[in-house]
Amino acid sequence: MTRPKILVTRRWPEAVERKLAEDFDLHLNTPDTPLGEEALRAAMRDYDAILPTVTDRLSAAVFAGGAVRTKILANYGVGFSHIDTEAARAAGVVVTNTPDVLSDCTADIAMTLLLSVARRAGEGERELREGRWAGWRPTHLIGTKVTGATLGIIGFGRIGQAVAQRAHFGFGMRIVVQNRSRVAEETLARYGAVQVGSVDELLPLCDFVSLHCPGGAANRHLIDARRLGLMRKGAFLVNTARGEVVDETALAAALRAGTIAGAGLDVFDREPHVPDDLLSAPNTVLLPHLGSASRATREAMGFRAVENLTAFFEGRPPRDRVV
Ligand code: 8YV
Repeated sequence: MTRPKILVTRRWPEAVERKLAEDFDLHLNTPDTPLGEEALRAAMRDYDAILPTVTDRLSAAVFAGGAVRTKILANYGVGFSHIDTEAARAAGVVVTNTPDVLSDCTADIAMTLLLSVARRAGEGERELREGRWAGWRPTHLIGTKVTGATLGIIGFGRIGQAVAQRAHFGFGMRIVVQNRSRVAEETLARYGAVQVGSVDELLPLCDFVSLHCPGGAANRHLIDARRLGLMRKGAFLVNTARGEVVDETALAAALRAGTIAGAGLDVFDREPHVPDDLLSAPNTVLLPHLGSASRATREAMGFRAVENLTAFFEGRPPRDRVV
């Protein structure tokens, strides 16, 4: 039997690429740069499977024009708002993702941002490296105490719960949750969490708000100027979900006006572009989409995608099918 012809759009950890080369007719996109719409359209006609990442915009145009050869998009990552799932469904293309394996590392980055922005670690590091540190003084770089504060978690799936575990057990934080469906009582009880009915209800209650909902059209600008106005004046926003969930212009304005105290962001609306008004906004810690970036996690994500691909081509249901 001929081996399925597959395209890996960005370079993956070596061990995973080796495994893919054993089992499939593997094609790597070199150099390791994002593919544009035209290249993705052509790939859909050339390959049995494509293994995309967040840098591949698989819009409706990529699926349009009929005669698609690709039968499965085995996405490298849990979030898949870069794939037009309606267009995939209409074209009969299966989509899978890689949940679970990146929850811990993404939650770690959310806590890194929360702690860094609350305790002004980014500002402090820049001051020290730039030779501006004039020595210890009682009033220098005074931040906000994290232990015992209230954390609002929007989206209480696997990553949201991993954040709750760290915040509740590690930092004695009180947890308030908003989720699109009702969370089981025993799950809430595990973290001493309370679920509220809406984002509007959650925001005024919290010292910190961390976003863990999906991206995509449904949640675009979920945090907009009006909702930023509902946050406490001394509160902080953390985003490790998707850039489009936050209106970046409104966020920069709120930071500048002091409506909220700070923001820690790992994701941006038009990555790798970061708007100037966010770069220059006060009290921000900005990271280049590092959520899942540990060796163990990136390998586990790759092997999870291999598992999905193998199941599909062996005629079994892939474990992580989302379309
Ligand atoms: C990935 C992520 O690195 O899994 C996700 O949704 O945001 C990141 O952890 C990225 O999506 C890779 O495609």
